[in-house]
This record gives sequence, structure tokens and C-alpha cells, in this order.
Amino acid sequence: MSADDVSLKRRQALQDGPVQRLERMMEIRRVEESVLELFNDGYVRGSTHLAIGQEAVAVGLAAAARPTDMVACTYRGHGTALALGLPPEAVIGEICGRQVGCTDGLGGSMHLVEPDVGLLPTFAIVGAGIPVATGAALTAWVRGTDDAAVAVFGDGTANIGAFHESLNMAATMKLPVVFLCENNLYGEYSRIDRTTPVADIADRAAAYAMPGVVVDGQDVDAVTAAIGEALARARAGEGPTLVEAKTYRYSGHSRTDAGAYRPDGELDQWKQRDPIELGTARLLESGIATQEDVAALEASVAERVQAAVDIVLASPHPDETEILRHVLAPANR
Ligand SMILES: Cc1ncc(C[n+]2csc(CCOP(=O)(O)OP(=O)(O)O)c2C)c(N)n1
Ligand SMILES: [Mg+2]
Repeated sequence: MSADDVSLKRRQALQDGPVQRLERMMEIRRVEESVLELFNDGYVRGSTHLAIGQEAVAVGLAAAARPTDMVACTYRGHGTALALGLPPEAVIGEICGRQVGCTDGLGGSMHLVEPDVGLLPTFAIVGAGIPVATGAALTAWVRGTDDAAVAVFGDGTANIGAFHESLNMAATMKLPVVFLCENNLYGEYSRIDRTTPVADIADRAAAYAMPGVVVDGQDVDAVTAAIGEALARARAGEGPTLVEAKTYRYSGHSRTDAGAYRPDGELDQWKQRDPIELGTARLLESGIATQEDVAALEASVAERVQAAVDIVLASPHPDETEILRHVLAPANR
């Protein structure tokens, strides 16, 4: 089975039911915790941006979208990549710059990609993915498919020109795109109320005559439903939707940031509504899973992620001769 088949199979598994979606959220959390350990042990060059706490948004999106829909996300996209189907070794391997990574270790933490499950190259430039997703929606429209595109971005990014230009163009042309804002309350070290005059980013949809929807980003089922409805509108030719998922990142912006600017108690308050704990409680209450089932899931996820770390650490860095691969120069030079 090729690496791409593995990604596709993992993606399809999310359709099997709520247990698989909970398991994927657990996997994302465990991968991010491993990435932090690997960073602290010196295996990750530069920095890395963790999405611990935001797992339900990633899994809800992947459960609602098709593998042929195109998704553009950001440097905080490890969870989205895993949710869309990339296996842990492809994600951790890329973050550690190893050949087993999804771009052979050439891209690093902020550049995960897998076209076979619709993951466009992820973007380190704030806002850059939004016009790219809008362009992917235009492509689907020109080709006459009923595929759609999703732009994933943060709350701070809703103040960037590319956000406004993309919403304007998509609404005017009724393009099949969903704008998914992960509102985690902070853009780098600034709280949203110091940078943004609206409490709900979704309110900005009104300026572009499209629906703006606020969804509980800690609840995977709510996210799946909201993105599903927005994608259905897009496929039906009704145009774009702005979906705002209220969520929280447990760690600081990047690895030099301890998040000391956050008010006392805020993190603990959000942890009361942890997406994995909420998902677990729902499965237990409905009788779909028992405590033993949940413990078994946790154990198998931990084992799988540890096996992926072992694969990554046994994988070489790219050869130095790779440095010019994918680098283009004008033919007349
Ligand atoms: C065009 C541009 N400006 C500034 C930066 C520096 N920068 C990196 S992340 C970030 C904050 C983005 O915040 P948000 O959109 O809320 O996303 P989050 O990190 O919370 O997921 C900034 C200003 C950048 N990468 N690109
Ligand atoms: Mg943010």
C-alpha cells in the first residue's frame, strides 16, 4: 500500500463513527505532545506551533469534507493534516526534517502537504492560504465538479487584507468555499480584544452578504455539522460561508512563548471544556463506548505514536544534494 493509500484509508475511517473521531483527536494530542518532547530534545529545527486544545476543529472539518475538497491551512496545522489522513510518521517526520516526512523532510513544521487527501501546502505567511483556497474553489467551479474548498485560518488573520479580498470575491462569484476561522482568542501575544473591534469574527460575514456561523469549537459533532452545512451550500451553488469555531490553544504561540500574557485561570477554564474529554463523556453517556474501550483506545494511540517516533528517529535527514530539488531558475541564466 502506498503512503497516499494509507492517508486516504485513514481519512475514510473518520466516516466509520464517533469512536474513530475521538481516536483521531487523541492521536492529534499525542502527536503534538511528542513533537513538544522532540523539540525539547533538540530534534526540531526553528520553532513549531502546537494546536493542543483545538483538536475538535480539525477532526470536525475532516469528517465533513471529502478527500477531493481542497483545504488550505496554516503553520498551526499538524492536527488538520493528521485529521485529513496523513499518518503520524509523515507529520512528525516532516517536523523533524527526516526523509520519512510528507515532503521528504524538505519543508518542516510549517509546510505539511498531501494533495491526495486535499491538503494544499500549508502556509506560514498569515492569510496567504485564504486566496489560495478561494482559487481552488474557482478551479472546481470552472471544471464543473461539485468539489469545494476550505480556508482554515486564525482570528488574527481576519484583520489581514487577503481575508477581506477573498470573502468579497467569493461572495461576488458565489464560489464553493468555506472560510473556517479558528478563533483561539490570541494572535501571537495579543488578545483579540486589543486588536479586533468585534467579539465574533462571524459578524464580518454580513459585510460580504454571506452567512456567518459561530460554532462551539470544542465540540467535534457541532463542528462537523456546521462545516457540513456550509459545504452543502457551497456544492449547491449558494456560495461561501464564514464559520467561526470558538476554541483555545493550550500552549503559547510558538516554542519561545510560555503564554504568560494570559489572564490567570483562563487556561484552566478552557480545559474544563477539553474537546477530548467532552467527546469521551458523550460516548460514555450514550453507551457507545465503555471506560475500558476508552482506555484501550488511549493505549493503542500511545503505542502507534511511539512507533511513529521510532520510525522518524531511524529515518535520515534529506541528502545535501536535495537542496536544489524543487528550486527553479530561468532557463537563460
Ligand atoms: C503576513 C504576516 N504577518 C505577520 C506574521 C507573524 N505572525 C505569525 S503568526 C501570527 C499571528 C496569527 O494569529 P492567528 O491568525 O490568530 O492564528 P493562530 O496563531 O492563533 O492560530 C503573526 C502575526 C506572519 N507570519 N505573516
Ligand atoms: Mg489566534
